[in-house]
Amino acid sequence: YNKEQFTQLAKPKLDYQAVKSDIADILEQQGWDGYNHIGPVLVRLGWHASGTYNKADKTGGSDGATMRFNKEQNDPANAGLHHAQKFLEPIKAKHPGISYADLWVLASYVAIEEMGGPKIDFTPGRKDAPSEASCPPNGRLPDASKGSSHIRDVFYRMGLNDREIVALIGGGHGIGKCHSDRSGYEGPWTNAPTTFTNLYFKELFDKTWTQKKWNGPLQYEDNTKKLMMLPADLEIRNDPEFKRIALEYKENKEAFFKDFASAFKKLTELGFKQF
Ligand code: CCH
Repeated sequence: YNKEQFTQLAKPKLDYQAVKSDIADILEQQGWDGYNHIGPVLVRLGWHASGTYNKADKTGGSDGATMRFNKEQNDPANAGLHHAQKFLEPIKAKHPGISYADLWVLASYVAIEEMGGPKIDFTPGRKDAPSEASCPPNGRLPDASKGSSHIRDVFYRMGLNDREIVALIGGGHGIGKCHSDRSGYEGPWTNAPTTFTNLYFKELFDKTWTQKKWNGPLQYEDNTKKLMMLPADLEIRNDPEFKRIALEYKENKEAFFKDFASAFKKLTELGFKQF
């Protein structure tokens, strides 16, 4: 055998289809977030595990699953994501051959697909880092109170471009909600937080967003006071280049789904080299 064949033989075969269907089975969780669905928080786990990547020195990223360790878990940006990790423990127990790093990314793909989003082909092979020493520095994830130059700094550092930024934020914030006990912000972006759609772009442009009067951090609300936008979200409407792309996604759901799928795959594979 050559090295590659030997590696293949030595690896216990993992039935990824079985893992996927077991993940799909746990997405509905009674009482979770008022809509009984953990899809959004699993997508956020996949994104935050990946979004620490730094193209310049190839540190961070989904390979390693370093958010298991306290240092990264305690980054304020990751508040609440221990819930997502815990929900996946029974899957890891049933399929011990999958790494946490692969499981988190696969779970985010399954969540997106099960919520009606695009199917993303999964490439396995991430490994779990042995210790906290592999954690990237805290503070690499975007700050919701900041503007377009900060957003670009963070995503360009990963190696992503403006189209990828708009597709990713629009997809990510088309599902789920903010939690005042996690980020300080409160509320969902759309009225369909467990369905993957291009509704985020429709809400962003078709609604009037006014400053919410409350004791929390600056955020915006629509006239029903039920929906919200972060300061960073409004940059997608206010920055001319982000706006041009966002308007395209508002009108063309197919283009949005296609671009989101490839941007999310790229994001979740940053720094991950298969061999
Ligand atoms: Fe996000 N996001 N995100 N986000 N995000 C929050 C929640 C979600 C920013 C800030 C926040 C992406 C980009 C950005 C999701 C997916 C993506 C929250 C509230 C803040 C704050 C957290 C809480 O309180 O629970 C900022 C800033 C940026 C970019 O500048 C990208 C990219 C994605 C994925 C593609 C998802 C999903 C949620 C909801 C989580 C949940 O628990 O419902």
